[in-house]
Amino acid sequence: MVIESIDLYHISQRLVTPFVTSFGREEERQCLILSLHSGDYTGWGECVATVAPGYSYETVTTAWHVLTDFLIPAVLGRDIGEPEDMSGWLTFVRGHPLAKASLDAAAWDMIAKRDGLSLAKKLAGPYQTPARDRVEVGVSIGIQPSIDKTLAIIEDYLGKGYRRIKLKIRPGFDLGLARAARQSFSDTQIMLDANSAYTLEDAPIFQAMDELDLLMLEQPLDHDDIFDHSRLRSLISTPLCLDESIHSANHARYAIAIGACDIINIKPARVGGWTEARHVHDICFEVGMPVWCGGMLETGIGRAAQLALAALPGFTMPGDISATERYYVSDIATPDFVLNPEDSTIEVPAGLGLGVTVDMDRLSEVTLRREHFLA
Ligand code: OSB
Ligand code: MG
Repeated sequence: MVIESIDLYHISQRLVTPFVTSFGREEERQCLILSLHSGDYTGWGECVATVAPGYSYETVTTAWHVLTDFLIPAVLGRDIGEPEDMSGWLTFVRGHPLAKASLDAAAWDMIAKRDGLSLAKKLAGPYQTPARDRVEVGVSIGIQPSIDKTLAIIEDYLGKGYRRIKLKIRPGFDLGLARAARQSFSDTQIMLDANSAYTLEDAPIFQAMDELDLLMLEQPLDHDDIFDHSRLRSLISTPLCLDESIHSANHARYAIAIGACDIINIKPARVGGWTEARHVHDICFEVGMPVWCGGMLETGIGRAAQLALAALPGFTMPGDISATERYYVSDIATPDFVLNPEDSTIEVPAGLGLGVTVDMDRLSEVTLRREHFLA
């Protein structure tokens, strides 16, 4: 399939509620949306870089630059046979996984459509069939003004049917919050995400959490560290999960080898796309390390692709893939994703490719900047 043209959109959508983490606050979510075109086929991808370089060094501005000046010119006019070809074409640019992942995702969507397959089926290739058609999910709750406010929000989400609650923490808003949450919700799966806000010297805070029976502690230490995480892991009993520190299948291998974590949060964008994400999954699956699919407040385009990945057999823990209504009042892709309150799951799209339809009017409404590239 010759990549004949590419459209790139910079969009901004208002979040239902502001999302606060240890690195910042988002009220409007900006991201890039990209479509690849070949004959009658279109593939969609989302670049989850944000306005500020908080979670990653990439931003919507750097991603626009790297895509338009380097990555898009390198793939336009090329003949792509299988989605795995794409990531190989992008290695000449060092880093910038979030920018690369948008092209990678669009290639997976387009080629799955060509093959008459859902993305879940296409990704599951080596396993013959996806392991599941519904994915267990949780909800990620940003930092709130108070513990009481957080407890009220947890109660609200439990009422909606979410069974796994992730709480963002930062120094000063951590142990007290975790204790109060456990005390109020004794049977709920509760986990914490620190987004790299701590150092090894804070180990006593996490040791004090040992008695709280938390599901896991996500990325407490530096965004590029695995060594101190391996030391912290030996000091605490809560399972340790890495997010920011795992940028490739090799990083997953290193982390496993030195015992830096018990669990890995696989965000396809963070590792440069779905081909590499599946590779991380395969490595973890082989050694029996559980993985789950992380989120970046995706639009329906990104969410459909998260669900397809999370259908692979090693994704045994609930993902950060919540219902559309948790993020946006109305979204650029239809239909909305809804939570089944009976079992805290969301259905894996079964239609061709991503299995969602992009609402072109809605996309135009939220577009700040757009560019068309012709081979
Ligand atoms: O660390 O997992 C994270 C959102 C933006 C940046 C980083 C993270 C998150 C989330 C949100 O936790 C998960 C979601 O998309 O629901
Ligand atoms: Mg995280």
